[in-house]
Parts: sequence; structure tokens; C-alpha cells
Amino acid sequence: MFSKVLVANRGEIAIRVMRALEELGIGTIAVYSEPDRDALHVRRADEAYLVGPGPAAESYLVTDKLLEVAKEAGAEAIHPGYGFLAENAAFARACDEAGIVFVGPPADAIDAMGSKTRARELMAEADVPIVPGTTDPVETVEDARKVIDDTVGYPVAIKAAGGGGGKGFRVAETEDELEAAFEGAAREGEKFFSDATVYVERYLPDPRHVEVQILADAHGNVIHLGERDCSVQRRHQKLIEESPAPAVDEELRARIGEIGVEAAKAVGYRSAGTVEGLLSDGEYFFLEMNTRVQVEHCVTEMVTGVDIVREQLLIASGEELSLAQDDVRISGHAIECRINAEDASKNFAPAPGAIATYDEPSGPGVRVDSGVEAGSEITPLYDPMVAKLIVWDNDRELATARMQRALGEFEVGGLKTLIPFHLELLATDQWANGETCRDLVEDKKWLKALAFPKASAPEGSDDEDEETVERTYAVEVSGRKFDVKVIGSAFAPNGAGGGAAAARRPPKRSERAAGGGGAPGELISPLQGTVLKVAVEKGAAVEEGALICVIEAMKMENEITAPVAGTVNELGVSEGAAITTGDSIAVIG
Ligand code: MV4
Repeated sequence: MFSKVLVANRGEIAIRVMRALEELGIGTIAVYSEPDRDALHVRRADEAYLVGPGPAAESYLVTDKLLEVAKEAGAEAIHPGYGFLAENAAFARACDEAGIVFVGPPADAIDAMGSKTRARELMAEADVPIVPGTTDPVETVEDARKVIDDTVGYPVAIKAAGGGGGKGFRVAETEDELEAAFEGAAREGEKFFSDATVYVERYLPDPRHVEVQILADAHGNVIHLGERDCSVQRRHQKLIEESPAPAVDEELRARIGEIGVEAAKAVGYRSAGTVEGLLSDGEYFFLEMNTRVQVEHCVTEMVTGVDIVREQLLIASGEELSLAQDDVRISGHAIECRINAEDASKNFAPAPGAIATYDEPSGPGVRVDSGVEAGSEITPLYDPMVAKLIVWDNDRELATARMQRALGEFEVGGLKTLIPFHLELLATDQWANGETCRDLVEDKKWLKALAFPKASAPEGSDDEDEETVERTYAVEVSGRKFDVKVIGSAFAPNGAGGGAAAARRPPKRSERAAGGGGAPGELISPLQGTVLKVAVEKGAAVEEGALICVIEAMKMENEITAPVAGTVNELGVSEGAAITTGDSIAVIG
């Protein structure tokens, strides 16, 4: 076994990996960027090394720097966590060449699964069912039109070959939408993967996202740990995951598990990995393989009792898996809610900021994986996840009640998070019935009702844009305790408002976005990013739902559409320009 391992990541996953390392008696080495100097993962590690300034491209992603630190510190292996370099075949190769073990799959397996067309071809050869469509790239819109007419049929999904996780994914319901879908997928593929190649799949209506956890060692043992259902997602970001999947029975579990094992074997997989698929009308199709430990691995750990990160480390050191397929038992039900610093009522806009107070839930069946504490900053530089809340109970209904209880205990002060969204969603009939909840997470009205309370502005102040949060205080009246809700400035944590310590900051225009102020018919940007494309001209007549522009934000393309039919009287965007939350995109009247 290794004596020291470098953890090339930050936040909750860095801490998760360190926990496994500590239990195995392995020394922990952290790396950090300048703004992460005081982060929990840095303080927790036995040793920590600065790797560069804030932007990940200048710190957490710099291969040479990481390898230099690994050598200097005497690390025998590097665990990449998820994100950053976890699925970077060049990094895995660079580790190999430097004589440092990459805790993950062989570089060739990362490459094979990284190209979605190559992966589909390999799966088809291995008799793994894939979503009907092409395994070869489709070069032009004309070629796409032909292959759709001849074999696939509408509706279709156009996907970037270098994509995955929904990046470079477009739908064309009819031929009319094909050109825009094709171009959108190609453009996003070029932008994020330097590869404009796309392929075509039949678009399955309202499928479930069901994935299977795989473990494979260097001795030819490949097992699965059952499935997870991750159907509750928004813009391809998973929000809630659970295991077992509500729509999967014993027989289907065995079939999905076998498909996952076959898929892993077909690329010579080793380490922990996830085979993602779509479940539609009882049919299961391979979608892609994530060649890393995933955010949602915890729900599988809760129902199987297997420590997936420990297995990864054992596998990387050349040991055999600690269990065989027959030893895997699924017990009870686990649910994970991602507690992101996001405002669900504003189109899930990132809501970075400082965490004023922080109190995690606990008690029976509750697990919190996080990398923050009171005083931590959720910076726009990195992922806006504050924590993962995972619960276990005997069945889905009990686990849901336990999650609601735990969400109620979770206090993140000074920051908008998805806690209210999760509480609302888990209280719906759709969730209770085990539905995909897609109608809910795309329901603008339902989401708007989740808006964070806004205090009325203090008299004589036009500071209506001040960010507000809700806090509960205990007061005692005649010996009886009452909880009083105080709604006030997020930046005056003592509620005093105006005290010397109460930080003042200029009002944020972001508070105007989606629903706030604005002229009638004014379309306000819900996002901060770059305008990639403007689809209309000033004076144009538009239908409700017509594309106005495309904004790239958080590495995703977001289509902004007309909320009403009318004429574009004002147009405030131009291609290539930066745009901020609250900016006017257009006035449609
Ligand atoms: C699909 C699909 C329908 N048909 N592919 C791809 C990335 C993943 N985040 C969701 N993806 C989808 N791929 C075909 N051919 C529908 C989705 C999809 C989805 C699937 C299951 C549960 C929720 C979903 C939400 C959005 C899109």
C-alpha cells in the first residue's frame, strides 16, 4: 500500500478522499490555490502545497506543477477526485511516465469512453444496448437529415462526440429545428472539447437517468454495486440522486448490472466507474461511462456498506477487490440532495458569497460530505456546491421523511442555497410517486414561488436591491420560548443593521433578474456570461418561446427565449459581449 497520496482536488471530494486515506493509514498531501489558502482540505492534510493563483487553469489543472509537488513530497500516487483532471487521459499518462500511480482507470479506457462515438461503437460490438442512432460522426446537416429520414426518425438528440454530461446536447422535435440543434451541438463541442463532431440519437421522451456503479481490479474482477436514479436534474446538473432506483426491480437490476460490467470489460476498465444509461418503457440503453468517482457515489455506499474510495485506493495499489458480486447486498434506501449555492427561483443562477453561519444536520441515518465551514467563501471560480446531504433509511418513504428532517436542521446563513428547493420538491406527489419530476424543475411558476423572501426597504432608502436572508432567533416572553423569524440584510449578520461591523456593499443588480422590476415586456438576463449568438434583430416580430439569444455561462450554453409574442422594441445584446445578471436583453411589446 502507498505511504503518501497527493489529493489533486479541493472542497468536499478532497476531504472525502483524505478520510479514506486516513483510515488506511496513508499520509495525505493537499494542493491549493491562493484563495483556498485557509480551506478545510488544506488544514486537514498532513502537508499542503500552493500550486498557483485562483483560476483552476493556473493551479489545480497544471500537470507539471502537480507532478513536481508529488515528487517533492514523496507521494506514490495522485487521487484526482472528480472534475479537474479526473477524466484527463493526458494527465493519467503523465503520471504513468513520472512513475506516480494515477488513482483511476488506465488512460486508454479514459480515451475510449471520452469519445462518445467511439464508446458507442465499442458498446455495440460488445452487445451492450445503445440508444438507437449513429455510431459514426455525422458531418453535415444534410447528412443528419438523411440518416434521420432513413433510420432514426424524429424527435432526435444531436450530441457532441467529445461531450458528455449534457454538454453539446440539443433536441430537434422536427426537421425545422434540425439545423439550429446541429449547429448548437457542434458549436458547444468545438468550444469545450475542441471537437465540432456530432452524432445523432433517437430522442427518448421522459426517460429515467439510471446509472450503475462499477468496481474493477487489476486481477480481472469486475463487479457492480447496483444502480442509482439521477433523474432529477436541471440543465444536466444532477440535483437529487437515490439508490435503489424506484423504477428498477431485482430482475432489471441484474440486467443493468450485467450491462455495466460488460461495458467496463469492453474497454479494459480498472478502478471505480459509472455506466450511465437511460431507462425508457422498461428498456435500458447505454449513454456514456464516467471514468471517475462521481459526486453521487455516496448513496451507493449507504445501501451497500462498501467504501468506494477505499476500494479505488486498494485497486490502484494492486490489491484485489475486497468483495465478490455475490457479497453485494442492497439494503434500505439512500437519497442525496446537492446543497448548491444557487437560487432555484432565478433559473438556478449561481449565488456565490460568504457563508456567515453553518450548522450541519446529524442524527440517525444522516451523512454530510462538505468542505466548508462558517466563514468559508463560495467563489465563482469553482463549483458552487456547499455540501452533499445524504440520508439512509429502511425504505424510500422513510428516507424521504428523514431527508426532510435533516434539510430542516441544515443552516447555511448568509447564502442562498437549494435547501428550500429540496424541501418543496420532496413534499410533492410527483416525488412520492417516484416520477422524474422534469415537469416541476422546468416549471417557471413553481420555481418562482421558491423566491427568497425580500425585506421591504428601510424607510428613506432606495436600496431595494440589497440582498436579504431569513434568520430565526429565539425570544423568551413570560418564560415561554418563541422562535422569531427576522428577514434582513445578508450582510448584517447580527441583524443590527447599521452597526459599525455591519458590512455595507453596493446594491447588486442581480436582484432585478427574473421577476424583479424591469419595464413591462423587458427580458432580463438571469445569468452572467457571454453572448454567443443573437437570433433576432431590433424590430423583428417574435412568437412566444422564440430564440432571442444564446448566453454561455458556467461552461453551458443557455437559450434565452421570448416570454411573450410581440415586437422586439429594444435589443440590449450583441454577439461576443459580456452580460451580467440583471442586464436588459430585450424589450418585447
Ligand atoms: C437523452 C435524453 C433523451 N434521449 N438522450 C444526456 C445527459 C444527461 N444529463 C441527460 N441526457 C439526456 N439524454 C436521448 N437520446 C434525455 C436526457 C435528459 C434526461 C434524461 C433522464 C433524466 C432526466 C433528463 C433531463 C434532461 C435530459
